[in-house]
Amino acid sequence: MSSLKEVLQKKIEEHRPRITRLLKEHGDVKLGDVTIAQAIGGARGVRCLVTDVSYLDPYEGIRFRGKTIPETIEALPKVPGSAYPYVEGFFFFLMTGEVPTMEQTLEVVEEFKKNRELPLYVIDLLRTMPRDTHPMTMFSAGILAMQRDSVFAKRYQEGMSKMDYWEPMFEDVMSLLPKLPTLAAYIYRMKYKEDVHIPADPSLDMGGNFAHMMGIPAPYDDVARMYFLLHSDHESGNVSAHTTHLVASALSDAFYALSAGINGLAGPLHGLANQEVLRWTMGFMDKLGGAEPTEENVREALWDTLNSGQVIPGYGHAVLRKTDPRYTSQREFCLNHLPDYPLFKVISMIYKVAPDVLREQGKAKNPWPNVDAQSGVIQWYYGLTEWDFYTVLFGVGRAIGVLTNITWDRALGFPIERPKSLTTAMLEEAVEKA
Ligand code: CMX
Repeated sequence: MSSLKEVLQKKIEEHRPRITRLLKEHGDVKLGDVTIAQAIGGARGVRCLVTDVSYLDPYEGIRFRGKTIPETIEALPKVPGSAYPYVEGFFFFLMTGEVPTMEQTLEVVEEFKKNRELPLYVIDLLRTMPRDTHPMTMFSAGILAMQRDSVFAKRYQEGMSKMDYWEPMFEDVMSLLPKLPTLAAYIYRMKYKEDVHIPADPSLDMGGNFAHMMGIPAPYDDVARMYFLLHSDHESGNVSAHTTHLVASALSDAFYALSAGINGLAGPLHGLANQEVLRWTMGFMDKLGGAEPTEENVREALWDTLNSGQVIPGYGHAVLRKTDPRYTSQREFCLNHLPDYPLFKVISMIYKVAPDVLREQGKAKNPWPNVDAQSGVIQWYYGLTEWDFYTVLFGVGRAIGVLTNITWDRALGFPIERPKSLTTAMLEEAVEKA
């Protein structure tokens, strides 16, 4: 058994009695009430999901397994010559809550390498799709197509005890996750690089090999490692994580569940916002017609967007109430690598102006930037200017978190998800009785 699986099994065995005890002895303890505003308003703030993989504090931002972003980067084994950790070691950490040794990390690196290659039928499928299909549609379809290889689905058909569900789920995750950078790079090169592909380099880790297959030189390998880590997990209530969890709760396998989660990520209020930020910014620059942007014309353009009933992409959040630390982390990367890049200066100018504009408008509960406001400029700087591909990068990263979560969902025996709905008349009746 691999070191990762062994540690995971131990953690699962330690964790199971905690859930059993909570359910059996304290199942009636209240975590909160649900208001009409929450029932109508997208269940905002309703505490009804459980995960230990990450926790999102409105003011502090995300913690992965109890660690902030800088603490996580600091703690994990680094790729030689790189400031960023192995994605594989990060995956070990998310899955088990334990910081892996270099040896344990390299074991995952080797295991992932074995599972990188895409089945030929996925390539055939992608090639039958019209080339102008959105890359997120291709990404989701590629994942879904691989469902035929699900070990979980096969073992379920053969008959399997509930206690064993996590094992084939974990096996599917170990098979699916390493294929995602390959799938993403294939879509990218097929759509935007004259269909000329670059074979994997067997000497490289997941982040390094992704940069290699994309055809973008260093330090893009570090960009990839940073992106995948930052976008991995944001607790369980966001659309992509919740969808993946919900679909998997019906005992749909990892392929069905992730493909569904990726479809949610493709919405402009969620992951697609990173492409929207670039689209908005480039539209703004085009209108300037080569003139130097000023704070005043940024402000005007933001108001134009709001006055036309549209959202300012990359700003606001359902949970966060301050600048997203994932934004800050990428901003620091920009300050180190591209401080004088004109596009970065525009993005920084928007950061200076947009919160006041949103506050003045008075609608958004959080006027601060989220992860998507700062991610596109880095891609653009390294030559990845096809912004409709940006959400695929988010998707590869997000898979690390959500696939970890559904492995744990099966390990802890979480049931099929099924909240209760009420009619409008029932809400009105509740008001009368209140
Ligand atoms: N621009 C304009 N209006 C905004 C806004 C923004 N950036 N953020 C929120 N608002 C508006 C909402 O549309 C809502 O308007 P209505 O009352 O007319 O419906 C009002 O402010 C209150 O919304 P909220 O409670 O502050 O925010 P929600 O929890 O409903 O929505 C989010 C959160 C992220 C969807 C929203 O802030 C938004 O649309 N942001 C822009 C899109 C974006 O950047 N999404 C990416 C989020 C991160 C990610 O998942 O990748």
